[in-house]
Amino acid sequence: MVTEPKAAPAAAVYLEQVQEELLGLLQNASTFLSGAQLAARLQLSRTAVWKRIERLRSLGYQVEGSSRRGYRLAPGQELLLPAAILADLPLQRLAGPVHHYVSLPSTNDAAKELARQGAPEGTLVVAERQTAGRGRLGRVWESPPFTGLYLTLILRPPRPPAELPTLTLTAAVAAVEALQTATGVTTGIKWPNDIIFQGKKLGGILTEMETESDRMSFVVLGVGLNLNTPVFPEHLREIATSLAVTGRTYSRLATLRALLQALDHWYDVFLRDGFGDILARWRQATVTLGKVVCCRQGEREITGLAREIAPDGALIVVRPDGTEERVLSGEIQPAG
Ligand code: BT5
Repeated sequence: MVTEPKAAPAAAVYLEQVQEELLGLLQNASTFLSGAQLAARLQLSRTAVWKRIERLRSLGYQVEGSSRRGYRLAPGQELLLPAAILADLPLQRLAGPVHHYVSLPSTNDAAKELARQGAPEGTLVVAERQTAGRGRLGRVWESPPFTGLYLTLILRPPRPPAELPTLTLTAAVAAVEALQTATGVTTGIKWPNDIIFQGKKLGGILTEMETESDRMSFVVLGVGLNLNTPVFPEHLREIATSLAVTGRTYSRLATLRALLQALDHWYDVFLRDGFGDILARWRQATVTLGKVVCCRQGEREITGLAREIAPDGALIVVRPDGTEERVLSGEIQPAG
């Protein structure tokens, strides 16, 4: 297993090795660990331990302290420590390295930077929060700390750029599958890049690429999932949701691991057999087909029945007069 947390784009905050070890010790302890125990395990003075704990607290980690008993992680504080992310996962193509950050502007931007520097396929960038998380067309992706998953994988598919939309659909298939496996919750896919729960947006996918003559040089595949986000800013309340509405708390680590496994599997199918084989699974999971939708493509608006997905990922919309339109990208709303 390879972990690699030290590449530092602008405004990135990451854990020092010793902070990571300290959190690991607290995570694995079933009870409080005294300052003396931590000091001995980390070969630090007790003052140095205390300073590290203060620093972790200032980063948002909830470490409880009691002068009598020592330190422990607050119940419910779940960590995404790099060492645990890939541990024992049977991954074929997307097997790290992992770059873990406490805070980043955007995991897609950091991954792009790494990809330009030659980072291999399978490189994962994951952040506990984003300060400039992005959706498509420069839109904002709200990324509050420690509640959701914000990650980007670097892919290097030896494929023409025109296949990028089908890669986004493939990632959506992986995301609903992972949510089902890790949380037991069934979600749906809204074409092209939304993960939907109870009619609202639970997650989104942002695939971006750089090309080299007629093939993709690299793709950064970004996924944002609201797992335990308790509330959203006012302007998102009508459209955004998280699994917190079920009244339970879900493991971000388990969901991330399930997502990596699902992406590894479906990306392999994509490379070996193409999108055709994935389409059947996509159809089962979508909430878009069979609905009357209104698509906006720049200035144009197309209203009709969302009938099918073409092999290249385009949505086929049938107007009331029977004419068909292929929509390759854009935004769809229920019509009416
Ligand atoms: C998306 O864009 O849905 C793609 C979101 C991808 C986010 C991930 S997080 C990791 C990686 N790093 C990044 O910087 N981005 C990726 P789009 O279809 O354009 O939807 C954006 C719209 O969703 C916004 O304009 C809001 O209306 C809404 N939105 C913003 N934050 C949201 C949230 N946390 N949950 C649900 N909806 C949200």
